[in-house]
Amino acid sequence: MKQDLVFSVTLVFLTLLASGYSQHITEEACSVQILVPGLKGDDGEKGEKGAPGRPGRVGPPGEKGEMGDKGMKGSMGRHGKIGPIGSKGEKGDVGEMGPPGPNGDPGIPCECGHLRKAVGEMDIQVAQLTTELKFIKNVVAGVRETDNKIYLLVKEEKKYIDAQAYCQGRGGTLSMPKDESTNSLIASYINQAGLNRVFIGINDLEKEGHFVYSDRSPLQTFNKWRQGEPNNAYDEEDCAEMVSSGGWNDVPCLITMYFICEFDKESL
Ligand code: GN1
Ligand code: CA
Ligand code: CA
Repeated sequence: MKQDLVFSVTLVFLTLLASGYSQHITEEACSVQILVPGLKGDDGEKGEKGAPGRPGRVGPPGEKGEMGDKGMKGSMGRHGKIGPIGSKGEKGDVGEMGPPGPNGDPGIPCECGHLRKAVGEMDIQVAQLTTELKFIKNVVAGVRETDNKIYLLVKEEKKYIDAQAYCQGRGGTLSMPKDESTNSLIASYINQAGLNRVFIGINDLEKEGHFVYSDRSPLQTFNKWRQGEPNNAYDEEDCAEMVSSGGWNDVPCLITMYFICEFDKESL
């Protein structure tokens, strides 16, 4: 409607201009004209089909359909990134020994005699201390005693003569059971240690068949020889052992076994 009105006004203006009434334009243009729209015309013919409209807005997501068939296996992917460093493996076996190296340069001549001597002396001292330490361990492990004697089981396997030297070196001798009670005490000492046999201080080294104690005193009436002993088997048994029952048996002096020393309390 607004467009029609403007069109009409413009048409009137042009008509007046073309009619030579320009002198009156100002007067006429300022005059008030009321333009009324005409009657509605007949319907026009149906226009041609318009161009397709713009795409509509995206609709809401549809419902999830049923799962389709499994797709074909895809091609192999790219290599992944290098993983973290693994933990350290176990130590391998020792390899074979390599060839010997070349000879070294000659050493500087020195007067090492006194050093070698000192080292040798220290070796002896170490050996002595090691022996003493074993002795102390045996003592700490437990001794047995009567009113005037101490008995020590030495758990070091030695030949008879070395066992005797061991006891003498500490102020004693191999044990000399001279009565029933002493014999029983030594026997129980053996049993409590879980042993079967030990050297005791009895031998016939000087004269076959003439047994003496390790202090060279002759055997008295008391003895604990087992049945059939001493038999000097193989003509080579000049030393004596006590077995766990407390019985005595003559055995070769060169076999080695544990032994029991005895010490006078007075002399300690
Ligand atoms: C032992 O096992 P055989 O017979 O060789 C023992 C002897 C005993 C004998 C008694 C080294 O000798 O002293 O008299 O049993 N020998 C040793 O049967 O223990
Ligand atoms: Ca003998
Ligand atoms: Ca024997």
